[in-house]
Amino acid sequence: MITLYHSPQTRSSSIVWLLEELGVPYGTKHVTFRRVDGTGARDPVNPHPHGKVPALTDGGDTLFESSAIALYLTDKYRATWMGPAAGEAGRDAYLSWLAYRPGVLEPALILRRLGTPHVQGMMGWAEANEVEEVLNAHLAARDYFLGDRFSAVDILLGGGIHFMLMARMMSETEVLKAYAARVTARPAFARMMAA
Ligand SMILES: N[C@@H](CCC(=O)N[C@@H](CS)C(=O)NCC(=O)O)C(=O)O
Repeated sequence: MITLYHSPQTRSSSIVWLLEELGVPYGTKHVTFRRVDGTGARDPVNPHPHGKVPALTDGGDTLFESSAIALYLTDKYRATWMGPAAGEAGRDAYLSWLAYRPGVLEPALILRRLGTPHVQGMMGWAEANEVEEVLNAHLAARDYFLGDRFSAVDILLGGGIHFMLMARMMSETEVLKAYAARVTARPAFARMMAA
């Protein structure tokens, strides 16, 4: 049985959305965590080594980090296609964009919001304006990150773009606005929001 360690309106909501898309049975355990305003505390039941959400257990397997959880779930539960398997065309783009959200998108945009200057050559991610240029150019040419097929990348990166547009952490463009509207129109997104 899959158990998601979750708190609503956090990054673990992406995993709820993914589990809804996959249509696999799962349970959620609501946990507390340390919030940005200084409230909240680590929850001792959460297996995440830093007490963050999401974390996920599945039988004897324990996972943390959204991208790793998404890759694990989409590799293991394949009745609904949510990403290319190893050896399938598009796996290269799938892995790269899955890693892009925590490795590039988030640090670039969060540090810009905090006013931290980008140090080219030292920081392992690109400068925020350049990230926006890459995302706009990529999505101007296709409906979804992998082309014409919705995948888990559109949950992790698409959900992130949707959130960052709402939080005004990204410049709104017609391309990004249309893309965010496309991915959040999915019934599984509505089920995640309702939950
Ligand atoms: N890189 C992690 C980030 C997880 C994360 O930072 N989650 C936030 C909630 S949105 C959290 O648990 N914060 C609590 C803390 O920083 O201790 C992932 O993508 O899963």
